[in-house]
Amino acid sequence: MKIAIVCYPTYGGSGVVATELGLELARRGHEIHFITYRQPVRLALLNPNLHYHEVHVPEYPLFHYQPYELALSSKLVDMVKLHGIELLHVHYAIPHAYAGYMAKKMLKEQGIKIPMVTTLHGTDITLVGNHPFYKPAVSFSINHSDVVTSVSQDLKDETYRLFDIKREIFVVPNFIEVNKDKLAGLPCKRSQMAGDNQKIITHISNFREVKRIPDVVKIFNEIQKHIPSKLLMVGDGPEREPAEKLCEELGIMDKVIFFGNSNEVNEILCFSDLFLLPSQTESFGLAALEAMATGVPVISTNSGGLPEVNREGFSGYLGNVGDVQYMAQKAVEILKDDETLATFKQNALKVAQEFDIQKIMPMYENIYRRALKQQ
Ligand code: GMT
Repeated sequence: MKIAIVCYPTYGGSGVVATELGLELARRGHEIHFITYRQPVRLALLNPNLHYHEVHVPEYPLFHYQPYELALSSKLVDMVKLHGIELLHVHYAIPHAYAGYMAKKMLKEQGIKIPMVTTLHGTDITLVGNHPFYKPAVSFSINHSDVVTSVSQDLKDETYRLFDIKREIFVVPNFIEVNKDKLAGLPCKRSQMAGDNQKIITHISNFREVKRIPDVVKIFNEIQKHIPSKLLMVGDGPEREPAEKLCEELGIMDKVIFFGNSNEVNEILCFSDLFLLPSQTESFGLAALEAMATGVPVISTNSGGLPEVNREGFSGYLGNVGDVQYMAQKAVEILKDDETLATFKQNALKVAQEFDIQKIMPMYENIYRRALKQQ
């Protein structure tokens, strides 16, 4: 199949999922065209089946806001015609599903019928898309997609609850490449990060309010009172600076490293002992799955789709949003002796295997077949 993938090219989970999906589809022989405003961060283009087309938005002083949707939908029309693309797969409803719908309409006028698959990722439904300014356009785009998927059952339920959706939503969970050989080949430079007697606790996110970064710091503050440990903070966003200040106030700055954005997520996870994700909500929690696939247990909240990924008392523990004490106490339980930690590490890997890319990919291929058949 010839498929156009539209996504955000940044470090966010939706862009990562879209990129990894495209890479695997290309390996499986499909011709994949990424269409976005910058090369996606995880996109390595060395495969003849992979193509990247940049959307340029000409700056014009008359426009207070430059019209990206217009440029994207025009680019989609041009690329579909030029490359004979058969299907659009748009990740994140705003504005991708909207632009995709416009492209479909323009192409139809020119006698080209093309189906559009929309994948909902979470914040496009639970945080941003739900805003009254966007809601009608998001409902419209979802209802006019040919097939709609969501990354968890919880997100599917939320979408039906928050929007007036008249069509079926298929759950296709996020996935991960569980490759033990690849892990074994990673340079695990643990000694550079912490002493032999210290445990390494990691958090990775975009440091937005929804991630409850102060809770990450507070949970770690409690843990380090009982277990010699270091906290690695990976990522960047508005909550980073206040978090650095909080660490200073708590007198734990020497135990916390703020890395900023990093392309070495696997290298960092390979020497981590525990992953913290105390988010207000997560439609799925891809970062938690990435940790688990590297054999790192997870302490998370029980919000949104997180219970579909992290399993209480098996791959980690899940607390109520804001229950720092519970999450810290359970973290200490996991880290208190090597045997317990080793069991949780094995369990985390076991759960991650349920989401192996090879199991999830056929679900997307079936979705594409269904969308094409509907034309
Ligand atoms: O977590 C974020 O703020 C980024 C956001 C995104 O749109 O990239 O992540 C969402 O999509 C990910 C991939 O499907 C999910 O794993 C995240 O849970 C989801 N984030 C939220 O629901 C807050």
